[in-house]
Amino acid sequence: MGHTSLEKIISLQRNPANIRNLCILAHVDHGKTTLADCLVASNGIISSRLAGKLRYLDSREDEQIRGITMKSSAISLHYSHGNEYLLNLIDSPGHVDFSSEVSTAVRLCDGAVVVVDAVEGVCPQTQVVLRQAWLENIRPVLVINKIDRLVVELKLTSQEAYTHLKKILEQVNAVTGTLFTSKVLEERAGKEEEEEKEGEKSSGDQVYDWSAGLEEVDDSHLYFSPDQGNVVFASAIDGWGFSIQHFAHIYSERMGIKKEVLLKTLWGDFYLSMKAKRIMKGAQAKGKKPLFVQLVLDNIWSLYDAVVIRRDKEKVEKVVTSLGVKVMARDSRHSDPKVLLSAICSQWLPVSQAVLSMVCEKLPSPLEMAAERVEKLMSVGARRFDSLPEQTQHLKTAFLQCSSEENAPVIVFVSKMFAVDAKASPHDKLSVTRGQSMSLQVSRVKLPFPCSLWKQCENI
Ligand SMILES: Nc1nc2c(ncn2[C@@H]2O[C@H](COP(=O)(O)OP(=O)(O)OP(=O)(O)O)[C@@H](O)[C@H]2O)c(=O)[nH]1
Ligand SMILES: [Mg+2]
Repeated sequence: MGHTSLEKIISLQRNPANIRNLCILAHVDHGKTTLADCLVASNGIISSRLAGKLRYLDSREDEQIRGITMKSSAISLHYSHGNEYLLNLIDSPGHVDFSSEVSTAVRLCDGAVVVVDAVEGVCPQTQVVLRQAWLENIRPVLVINKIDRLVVELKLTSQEAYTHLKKILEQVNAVTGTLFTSKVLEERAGKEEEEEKEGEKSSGDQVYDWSAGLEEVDDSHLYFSPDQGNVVFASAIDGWGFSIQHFAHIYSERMGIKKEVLLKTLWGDFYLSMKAKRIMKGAQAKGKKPLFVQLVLDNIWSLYDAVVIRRDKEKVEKVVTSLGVKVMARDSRHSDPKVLLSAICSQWLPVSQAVLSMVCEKLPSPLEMAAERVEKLMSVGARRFDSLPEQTQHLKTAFLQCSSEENAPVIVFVSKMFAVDAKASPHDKLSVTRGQSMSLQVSRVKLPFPCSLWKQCENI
């Protein structure tokens, strides 16, 4: 896709239903900025050859030197997925020292892409960011990144990799499960306390049932599962990524199996019975290859084997022809096989397409923001929403409507303020008392907002 003009971005802002405000969250080094590079490259802002190498959103000199993100950075992207979408993306740091940058980023967004390294799995900051997303009530989707490491470094077979990926999903879902359980138990404890206060219960004959309330609430939508469309498997450095929707679409055409059936069976304990010409359950018990291994991972593994491990030119040519991708002569002649690999993969399974379509489909638009969250965002510190001046309280309706009408109020949400020495600040910055100046770091403009406005706020 070519570079999107400012006019286009401005016109996209007028349709809040097609806006997604999202941040990328993860433990340090799990590949957030590399993934962001691929997304930025899809808009033609950087070349796809440089994606992953440039780390475009690590725009500070110290970030480039240290190879680590220290400040959150924002960018607006355009994506066509049936409709046209405007994606306001924040890349956050993963190091614990910069965790305040994550809290401020989360507050500005309606959804998050949580990245997990396929080798490292769930790490301490992964748990922290999942908790932050939960507490801020923003919806997460998952990207399991660095799957290339399973092939090249750990040298797992496709079957072993499948078992490994299943474990990672279980780990992530265990964190969500814990958050959900504690919320239900907290709510129940609150209710009991109220009832006790009202004297409806005598404390003597109370039996404590720890699981009460848990069964009644449907929590299935909270978990990550490839068949729910909220998981992408990726290698950002090699430019590829996919959700099972992609393969369900391909194989439904090729094998004549209904897409809905494939969507339910491509992930899980299912296998293809050649005899019965049907998809059957019980792959593990019968010692069969699960569909995910047979139809998805085996293809990726054989590509890595041909291009990176054995460098088998003939096989590469066959694969390139069967995938219908075009490879430039300079890429196939390159001494580093990874160049050829990314040239093939980025056309076959472009990671930006997998992630951005998941974002458009699964993350909410600003219009879906719950009224309680608006009240929470509008209440500063311990101050309650109903104690705010009446006029301020009225802004809640405008906040929820995200109207871009001429007469609608513009609401700027200041997510972070910090004091800097007056000497270090130019004269035109906002000055406050005692030789200090105030900097607004990132702000949420709760109208469909342009990132240029974020930038303006940063420069105040
Ligand atoms: N093998 C492999 N390496 C990757 C992949 N994605 C990123 N990396 C490498 O992982 C390292 C960290 O990548 P970053 O994108 O800077 O990670 P980050 O999550 O943004 O790190 P912080 O912002 O500092 O927390 C770099 O050396 C990347 O080249 C991948 O898919 N596969
Ligand atoms: Mg980073």
